[in-house]
Amino acid sequence: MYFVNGRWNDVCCDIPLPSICEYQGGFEQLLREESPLLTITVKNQKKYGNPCSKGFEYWMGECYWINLSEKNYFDASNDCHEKGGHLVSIVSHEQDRWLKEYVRHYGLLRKNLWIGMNDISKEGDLVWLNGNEVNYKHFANGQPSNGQDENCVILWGDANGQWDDQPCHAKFRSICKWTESIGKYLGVNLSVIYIICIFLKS
Ligand SMILES: [Ca+2]
Ligand SMILES: [Ca+2]
Repeated sequence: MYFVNGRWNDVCCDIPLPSICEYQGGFEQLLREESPLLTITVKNQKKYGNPCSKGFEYWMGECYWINLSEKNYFDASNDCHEKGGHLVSIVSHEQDRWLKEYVRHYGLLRKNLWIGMNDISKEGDLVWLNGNEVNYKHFANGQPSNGQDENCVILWGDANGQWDDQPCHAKFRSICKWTESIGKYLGVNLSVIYIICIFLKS
């Protein structure tokens, strides 16, 4: 199966390729087991390579970067744009869980980090900067409070990474996310497969 589009192809059986196994017990059980998703990701990256540029983490087709410079929401957002992405959107429990492990891995779980949600345009109307639908939220108890004109959202260190709205001019670290153009990476791999096939059949 081509990673880039999910379509199938018959190729030589003796070509070394990554494979997909079915995990009985379901994803929820996998999450409850000892190995955190980060370990699985890192293990897979060691085995199959990381299509993101050096220094960026890869998960489920997207690259992640923690910006350690403490900046206001807008400057942090600009830093992400320079990398071709946005402040991170979090759209599922699984991604939220992985992101927490990612942040913990860098010793930042107790720090505040900007994410891509805000209600700048209209109070209470929360949106993601990258246009993702807001179908998942994980605010701490009592949040969002809009306490002091708070229109931008963080992973709140004091709440173990649950979310909190803060004034956008506050300065925190931040997390960016973008979809890496992996066509080139896969193109090389597929070319190698094609050449090996031709060689074996000749
Ligand atoms: Ca607000
Ligand atoms: Ca708040």
